[in-house]
Amino acid sequence: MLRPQDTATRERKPLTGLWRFKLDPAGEGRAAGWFTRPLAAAREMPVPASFNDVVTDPAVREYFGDIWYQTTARMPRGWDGQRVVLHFESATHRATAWVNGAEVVSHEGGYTPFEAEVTEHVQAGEEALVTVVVNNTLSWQSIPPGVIEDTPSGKRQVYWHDFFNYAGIHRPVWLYATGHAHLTDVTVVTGLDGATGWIEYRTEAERADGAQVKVVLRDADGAEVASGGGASGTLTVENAHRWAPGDGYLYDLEVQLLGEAGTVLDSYHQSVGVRTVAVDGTRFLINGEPFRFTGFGKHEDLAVIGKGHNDAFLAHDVELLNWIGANSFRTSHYPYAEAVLDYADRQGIVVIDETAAVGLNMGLGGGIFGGQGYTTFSPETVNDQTREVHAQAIRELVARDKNHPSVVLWSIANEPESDTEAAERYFRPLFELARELDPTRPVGFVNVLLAPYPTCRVSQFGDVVMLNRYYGWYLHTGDLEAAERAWEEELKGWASEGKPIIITEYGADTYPGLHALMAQPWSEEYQVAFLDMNHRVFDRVDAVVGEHVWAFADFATTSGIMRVGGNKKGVFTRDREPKAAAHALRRRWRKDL
Ligand code: BDP
Repeated sequence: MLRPQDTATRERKPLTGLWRFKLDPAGEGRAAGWFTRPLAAAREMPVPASFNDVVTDPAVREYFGDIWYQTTARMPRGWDGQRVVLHFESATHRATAWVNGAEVVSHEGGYTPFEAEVTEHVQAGEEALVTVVVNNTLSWQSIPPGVIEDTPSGKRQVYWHDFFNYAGIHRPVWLYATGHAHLTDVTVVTGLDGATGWIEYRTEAERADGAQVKVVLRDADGAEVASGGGASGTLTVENAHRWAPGDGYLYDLEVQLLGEAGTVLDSYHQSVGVRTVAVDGTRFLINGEPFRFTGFGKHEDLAVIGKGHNDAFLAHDVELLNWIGANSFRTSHYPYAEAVLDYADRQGIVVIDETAAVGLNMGLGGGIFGGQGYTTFSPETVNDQTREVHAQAIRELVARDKNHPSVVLWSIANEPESDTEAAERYFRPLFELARELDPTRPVGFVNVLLAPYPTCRVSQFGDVVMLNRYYGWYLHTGDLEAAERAWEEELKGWASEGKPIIITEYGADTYPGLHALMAQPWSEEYQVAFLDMNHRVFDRVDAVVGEHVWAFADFATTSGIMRVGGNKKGVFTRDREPKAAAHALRRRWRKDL
């Protein structure tokens, strides 16, 4: 699937703004044909945004089930005779859409795009009724999973990930037009041979019998540096300007579909960063040079708009990453908006790209340890069907993000159960799948504290070891000396595996403004001392090639005795003000100061 674009042959129209919105607790809307007419008694709701924090009613905030969104869009007059597509960048966690009463598409998974051709249901110059039913219920067969429990006060959605289950239409929705003969996919893989770069490209097209493909590569100044022909091929670039951390240099690959007499039937622009990624022993190499990750696990999480994408916060967050000396982040715990990856490409920020497979561990729940009363892997819980949904999530992540130079590593799950035979059986084929889909990038998963060295049975499949560890917080709370000893011992065990180790989470909840001379947990001083202790340990273990603090900013969670107005492990507050730890990290990471 290609991202909507405005090009010489393509035109798009955003459907962002206020949509009609209505909850459907009785689940009656489908049978009653709510998609055939304007939604009755609807309120208005912004798109893109989560609906949860826009409202004032707790019952709406916590609602799970069918949620209807609807808008009316006028087709541009110039789209007569064109192929018209309705495209969603995401709808959380699943959706079905109708255009002028006709069902056009259904999609499972809250963080990847989907689309449908709607040509036969619309008319240029006329209005079309676009209706979507989004469903935010989590089950054993959704990624992430959850369960509905009966309680004395009614049904309750339970889930095992430590962030609020924001839902709605979080990213832009588009209508776009192309010619009938059109490109459907472009893949680029890049390599280096000394100073020479090469770009292997593959294209796919539909209704394009007899059409030819022509490609032109231009540098950042617009000068043509290479060209070629054919549905696939390889271009070489002498003295290539490499994409590198801190230097987001991009070439533009224009792919044209040509008809008889050279008419341009379709044109698509793919940005290309020429770079390589490899794992060599305990080193993580970008362009053949050892790379050390500094940065954070993040969230898409903001006041009022929840997980709605916002360009101002994207630009500001990247300013803060540069200010603090972070060269990378992980899309914990789901694929982020595509605009985020485009921006990371342009800014030279390195990304660990994660699926939404979080909470597949019944030993954990919302940051709290302790059994949840379920078995993780069983025919009734996380089962073969869940694994198929998980596999599809990996396919859609790779399909969406394969061309981003910023993405250097796939993370196929966060903190699943990983010390059992059932876990090994569940994950082996998923690693095989990820490798088959993308042989060019390393693959890993994030290991949890409950499967410490040497008990993990899944890390054997990874090219890198990714560890979330909370020595000094959940373990040895307040006793950094004991934490330091235990942490170093475990880490040295992992180092003996001979793979690069990235610490994907280490962090301490910190209430901004709380100070303690004796560095007590929750104080700003303790967060600094906690990070210092971790850094001493990392600096003694050569195999550690990355440190991602948990978390970039404070974020919303479900409520509970372990959370004070959400998770407070942010180095920045939710509104992006620095805690003392931000200055301490800046001193460690900004080598130029
Ligand atoms: C880890 C999770 C992360 C949590 C964090 C915490 O990966 O999502 O928010 O711990 O407890 O278990 O703060």
